[in-house]
Amino acid sequence: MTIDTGKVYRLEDYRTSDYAIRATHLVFRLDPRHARVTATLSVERREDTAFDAPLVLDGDGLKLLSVALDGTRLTAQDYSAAPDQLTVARLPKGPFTLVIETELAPEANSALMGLYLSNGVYCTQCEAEGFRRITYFLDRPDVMSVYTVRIEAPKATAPILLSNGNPVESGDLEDGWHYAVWHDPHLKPSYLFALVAGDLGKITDGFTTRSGRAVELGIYVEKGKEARAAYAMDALKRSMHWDEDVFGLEYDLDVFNIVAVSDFNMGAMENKGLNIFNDKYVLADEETATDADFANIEAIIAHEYFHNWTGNRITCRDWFQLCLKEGLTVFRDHEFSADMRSRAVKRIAEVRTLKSLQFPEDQGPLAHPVRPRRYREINNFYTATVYEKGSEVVRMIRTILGADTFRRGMDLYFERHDGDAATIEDFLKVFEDVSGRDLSQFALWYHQAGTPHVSISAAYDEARGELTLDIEQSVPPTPSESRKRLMHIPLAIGLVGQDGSDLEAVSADGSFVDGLIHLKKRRQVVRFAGLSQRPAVSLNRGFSAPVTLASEQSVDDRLFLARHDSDLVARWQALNGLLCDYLIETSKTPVRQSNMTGRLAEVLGAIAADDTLEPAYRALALTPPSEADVAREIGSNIDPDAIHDARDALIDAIAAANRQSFEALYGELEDTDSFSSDAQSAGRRALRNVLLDYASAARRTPELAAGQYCQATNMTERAAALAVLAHRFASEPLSVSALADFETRHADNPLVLDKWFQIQATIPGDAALSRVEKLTRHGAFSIGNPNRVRSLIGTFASSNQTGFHRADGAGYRFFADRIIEVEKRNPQVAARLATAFRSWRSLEPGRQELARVELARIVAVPGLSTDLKDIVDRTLA
Ligand code: B3K
Ligand code: ZN
Repeated sequence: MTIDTGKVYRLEDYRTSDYAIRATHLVFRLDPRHARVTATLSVERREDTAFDAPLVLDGDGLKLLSVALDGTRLTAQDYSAAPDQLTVARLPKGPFTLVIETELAPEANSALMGLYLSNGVYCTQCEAEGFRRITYFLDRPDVMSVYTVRIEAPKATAPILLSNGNPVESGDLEDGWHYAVWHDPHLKPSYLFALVAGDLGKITDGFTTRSGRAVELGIYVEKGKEARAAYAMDALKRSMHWDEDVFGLEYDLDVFNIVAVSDFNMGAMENKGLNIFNDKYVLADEETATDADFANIEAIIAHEYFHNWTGNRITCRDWFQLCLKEGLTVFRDHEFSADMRSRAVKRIAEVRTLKSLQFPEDQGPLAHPVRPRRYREINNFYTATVYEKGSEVVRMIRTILGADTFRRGMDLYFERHDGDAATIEDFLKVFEDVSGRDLSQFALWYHQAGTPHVSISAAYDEARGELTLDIEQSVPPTPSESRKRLMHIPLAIGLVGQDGSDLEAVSADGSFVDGLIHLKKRRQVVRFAGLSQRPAVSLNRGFSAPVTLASEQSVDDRLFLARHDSDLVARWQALNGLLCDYLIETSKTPVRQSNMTGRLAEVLGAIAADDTLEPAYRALALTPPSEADVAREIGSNIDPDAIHDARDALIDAIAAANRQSFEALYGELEDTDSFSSDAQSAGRRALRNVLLDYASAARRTPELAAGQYCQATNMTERAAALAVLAHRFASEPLSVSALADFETRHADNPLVLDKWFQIQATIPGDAALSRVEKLTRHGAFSIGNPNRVRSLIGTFASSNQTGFHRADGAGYRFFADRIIEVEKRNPQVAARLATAFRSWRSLEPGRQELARVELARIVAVPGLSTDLKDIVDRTLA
C-alpha cells in the first residue's frame, strides 16, 4: 500500500521521458510466494536527453534481486534501489540492455493491482500504475514498447498460460513445469500488459475480419462455468462486426482472449489481446443473470473490445488525458447498445445514469473537469465525470458537426494518430480540421468542471404568431474554480403543436438550425415566427447537452409533452420532471391526495396502457425518480426520511388509482414463450416487474410477489419478486421464506448471492443497519472480495437512503468502520466506497455533522493510503 505523501501531479509539469524502452522481454517463473520476474529492457536515450541523465524507473513495493547492464551484473554502487524506484546512472551513450530481476508474492497481494492470485488463478491488473508492482519500468502511458513474454509454471496447477499478442511457442520443462511464449507486435504502454495462468475452462469461436484475417476467440472461465460464457462470446462477435460496420475498425491480432476472474477491482480491463474481466460481466444464463446483467455484459464486452482502437492503438499521452480513451469508448459502447437494443430506451438509461452518478459528483466536493489538471491518485479519476460526461462531450461533438462530419473526424483521428500516445487537443483538432469549425469554446467541456445550468422562459405572441425563447446559461462554481467561462451548449429544441405533431420551427435570425440552438453567450433570445398556434416547447431533446434546466412551463404543457412529445427522451424528461417536482413538494408538505396526485396517476395509467409505446419505455416511465434523485434535485437541507415517505405515498396513490388496469396488464404480460434475453422480451419483463410492485402496493399483501417468486422461470422475474417481498413485506413469513429459499437455491453461486445481499442491503428503514451488519458475518460474505463488498456495503451506502442516513449517525459509523477495514487490504476499493459520502454537505445540519465526524475519523487513521486520503481530504475540503 502506498502511504500518502501529499504529492500532487500537474498537467503543466508534463515532459517526455529521458529514455525510451523499445522492447520489453519478460520471463515469469510463477510461484504464490516467490514468483520471479526477469525483465530485459532495450533502452534508448531520447535525442535531447543529457548524456549524464540517469534512468529513473518506477517501482511500487518491489523486492529487487539483481540488475545487469549490457550483460554485466551491477553492484550496489552502480545503482540505487528502493521499493518504489530504481535509478541507474553512468549509462552508455547508445542503446543498452538492462536486465532486472524482481521477486513477487502474488498470494499476499490483496490490493489486486500488479500480479495476484484470484481463486488460485494468477492474473494481473496494471492500469493505471500496477505494472510497477511487477518490475521497475518507465510506467507511464507514453512509453510504448514491443513485448515478448515467457511464462513458466507447474503444468498441474496452471495448464493455461496467457499473455498479450499472439502465442509463439510452448513446451514442457523439468519437474512437471511447462512454458509458453507470447509476442505482441503492437507497441503498447505498460498499463496494457497482462498475464493469466491457471486451471481454467474455455470456450472457443472464430471471427474473420472483413479484410480476411482469421481470429481465434477464447473465453476462459472457472471450470464448470463454460456454458455461462456463451452470451459474452456472442456479444464479442457482435462488437467486432459493429466496429467494422460503424467505424471501419478491424481487429489486428490472430487471437483475442477474455478471462473471467472472481476478484477484480472494477468491471474489466482492455489489455491488448487479453481482456481480463470481473466474472460478473462475463457469466450469464437465464437462471443466474437478470436482463440488466445481460445488458451490462453486452456493453462491457463491447467497451473493452472497442478500446483496442480507442485506447490501445491510440493511447493517452499521460493520465490527465484519461477521457481521451474512456469518454470516447463509452460513447462507442453506448452507440453499440443503442443499435443492438432500443435507441430511445438506451438513451433514457444513459441520462438516468448520468444524473444519478455524474451530476452529484459535478455538484459536490469531488467535482473535476473531464480532463483534470491535477491529481494525487490517478485511480480516483476513473469517475463518472471522465467516463459518462466524457462520453456526453463526444456525443455533443457529433451533434454539432453532424454524423457524417463526425465520422470523417474519427477516420482522420485513426489515420493521424495510430500508434500515438495522444491528447485531448489532438482529438479536438481532427474535428476542427474536417469541419473547418473553431471548437475552442466547445473545448471548455473538457476543461471546466460543473454542470452548466440553462434557464429558459417562453413568451407567445398570439397576434404575431411568434414565440420568443429567452435562454440564459450559467456554470456554478466548483472546487478551486470559482469563475467560469461561458460554454458552447448545443440545445436541441422542438415545437409541439396541439395535435402532438412537431411544428415547423423557423427562427427569424437563423439561430436555429437542424433543431439546434447553439447557446454560446450568457443570454440569447431566439424568435420563432409564422406559428399558427401556441406550441409546447420540447427542451433538450435527446438530452443533447448534459445540463440542468429550469423553464417556466405550465403543468398543462408538461403533462401534454409527457404524453405527446415525438422525442421519447424529452417525453420521458417531461414526465420525470413532473414526478420529481411533485416529490420535492410533498416531501416538504405531505399531502394524501391532491389534484396533482390524480393527474399524475392518470397520466401514468395512460402510459402503462399505451401499446404504441414499447414495454421497456413504459417501464422506465412508470418508475418514479429514486429517493437519491429527489435528494439531488432538492440540493440542500435534505431529510431522507421525508423523501422516502413522499415517494411511498406517491407510489401508493398511483397504485390505488390504477389498481385494476395494472393488475390486468401484469397478467397479460406473463411470458409463456421460452426464455430469450433479447431487448423486447427484457422490456416486457421490466414492465411486468414495475407493475408487480404497484400491484403489491395496492393490495398491501405479499401473495402476488410470492406467486411470481415461486413460478419464476428466470432470474429477472425471481429477483424482482424477491425485491418486492423484501422491500415491502420484510417481516412477513412469505418474504422471510423467499429470502431463505433464494439463499439455499444459490448457495454455491457467489454472483447470485450478491443479488441477495443487494436486495437486503436496500430494505429501507432503521432496521437496515443491523440487517447489513449481520450479513457481514454471513459465510458467503468476504471483506477481501470487491464484488461482495460492493453488493452489501457499497449498496447500503449508495442506495439505502433511510438506512444509511439514519438520523443517529450509526449508518455513517458502520460505513466508516468498513472503509477503514477494507483499506488495509485494498485501498482502491476503500477509496471508491468512500465517495458515497460526497454529498454530505447537502444533508440537514444534524446528519451533516454526524457524517463530518466520521469523515474526520477516517482521515485521522495513521498511515492512510494515498487513494483513501485523497478522496476524504477532498470530500472534507
Ligand atoms: N480501463 C479500465 C479501468 C482501469 C481502472 C484502473 N483503476 C477499464 C475500462 O474502462 O475499460
Ligand atoms: Zn474503458
